[in-house]
Amino acid sequence: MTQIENELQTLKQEAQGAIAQVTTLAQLEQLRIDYFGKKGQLAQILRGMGKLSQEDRPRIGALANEIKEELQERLERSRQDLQAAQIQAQLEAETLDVTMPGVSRPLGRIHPLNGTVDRILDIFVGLGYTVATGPHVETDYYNFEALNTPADHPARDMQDTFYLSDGLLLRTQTSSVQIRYMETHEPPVRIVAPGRVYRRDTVDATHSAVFHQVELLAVDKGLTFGDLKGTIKEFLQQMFGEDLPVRFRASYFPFTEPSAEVDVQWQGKWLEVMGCGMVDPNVLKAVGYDPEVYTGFAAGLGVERFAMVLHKIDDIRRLYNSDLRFLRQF
Ligand code: 2NL
Repeated sequence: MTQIENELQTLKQEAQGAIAQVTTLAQLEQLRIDYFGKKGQLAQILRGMGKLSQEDRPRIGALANEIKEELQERLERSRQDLQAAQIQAQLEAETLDVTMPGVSRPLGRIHPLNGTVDRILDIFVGLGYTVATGPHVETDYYNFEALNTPADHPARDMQDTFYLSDGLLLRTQTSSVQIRYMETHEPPVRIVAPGRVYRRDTVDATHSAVFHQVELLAVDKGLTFGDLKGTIKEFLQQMFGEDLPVRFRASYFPFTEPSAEVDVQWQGKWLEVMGCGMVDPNVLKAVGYDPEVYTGFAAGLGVERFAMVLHKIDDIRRLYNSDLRFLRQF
């Protein structure tokens, strides 16, 4: 045997052993390069073929081919095995176990203030009212003038209203929404206007500079104070879930005449829960309605007050400071 034949046999042995030990496709590719690449071991051995005699050359050439084919076949088989194993491993790793317990996610909930607004609106929608909303930044006209609130009225004092530049202000009540609605709609009107309102109040357990109001307004031919009382009694009965004693006390608002405060007797105590009245003829005139033809009633309530009474909340600030220990109770 020539030396070259020896080298070929050794290469075959070594390569077979190496292929058998490979565990990854990357290792296999490295082996292929080491043995069969341009600068691989086989190429190096075959470079010595030039020195062979004419009689040795065909035999050794045939041997080299045979070894090369044999090894390449093994490489290919190993490649297929490894690939199959890789796919199998991947399939096992990606198996979805449908019997595993799910990942529980914390549920969100409705804030007690929004829950109270929702309940109030549901009741009025049930009575045939439409929900109306509008801008929080208002002009003096929509917040005061159209509401028969004269320039020297205490409600216009700098202490009560947040004034912005250019004669604008933050609305102090949602009546401005109702003025805008009446300007663009003819009677009959039946609307509820929920939303944030702003007042320069000192914050304490029952006062907040930003709070929420719902106002209602009905304008039609022939509406009376009796309609107002009936509507408010029905609302309060649905809100508190029982027929509680309700009383109307004479009061004053610039935009209603006559005006009243509404109290309900709840757990032995009289609670003041809203203000109301017959829409002042000057307000009807301001929006182009003829007060000789139409009358209206209106009322306004603070949502925080209802939320606090219904949920026995002792401090209005709990409704704003997002303490989860508090909010999780609703
Ligand atoms: C309260 C109670 C009230 C109104 C709001 C109103 C709206 C229009 C016309 C007439 Cl467009 N009135 N709203 C009426 C009575 C009471 O709110 O305690 N406010 C200070």
